[in-house]
Amino acid sequence: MAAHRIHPQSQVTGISFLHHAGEVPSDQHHKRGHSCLPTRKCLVTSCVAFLVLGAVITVIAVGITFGKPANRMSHQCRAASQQPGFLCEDHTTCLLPSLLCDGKMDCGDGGDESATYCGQMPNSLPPNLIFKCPNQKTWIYVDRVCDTRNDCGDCSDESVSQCPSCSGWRCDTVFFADCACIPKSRCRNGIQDCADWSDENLCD
Ligand SMILES: [Ca+2]
Ligand SMILES: [Ca+2]
Repeated sequence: MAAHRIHPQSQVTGISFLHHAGEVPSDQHHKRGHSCLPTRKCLVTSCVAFLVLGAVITVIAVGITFGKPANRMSHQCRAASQQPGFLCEDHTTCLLPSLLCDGKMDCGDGGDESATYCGQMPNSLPPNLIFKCPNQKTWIYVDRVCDTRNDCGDCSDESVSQCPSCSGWRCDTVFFADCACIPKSRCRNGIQDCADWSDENLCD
């Protein structure tokens, strides 16, 4: 019987403990309440605050990563082929555009591989050094235009309107990498490059 005895005093003590611990009934808690109850207005305010904070952090991160915007147009020059080139900081070395951001330092200070130019290609590259393929899905360096190779994928960088003169032999080619003009070095080399075999029969 002793094991089932209830001690009224312990029940009273338990209630007393809750009050001493500072806990209050839920209705009182809400009356004292926090300044921002979980209402829709409070939620929207919190979301806006987080968005603003996120935007500020992004701007700071971009600023740290890319630093002061470079005057990209001040690095213009003419390469040996008279094509537009990239002028290194030494103001002497003029690189072909395709040497920019190719993973190899060609300028003495590595400026051609810096995040300033390679951070967000193609937008971070000097605009005069890139050719946007008409399909707008890809781009190439301007020294890849009219080099007889199909760099855009649809030969738009080698079209007759883009490249009216052919330094090699003009024909309908058989390989995807070629367009309508092949280098003279591939004439009479024992390999068919033109659909009509003219590279092996007519070209000199
Ligand atoms: Ca390079
Ligand atoms: Ca090309």
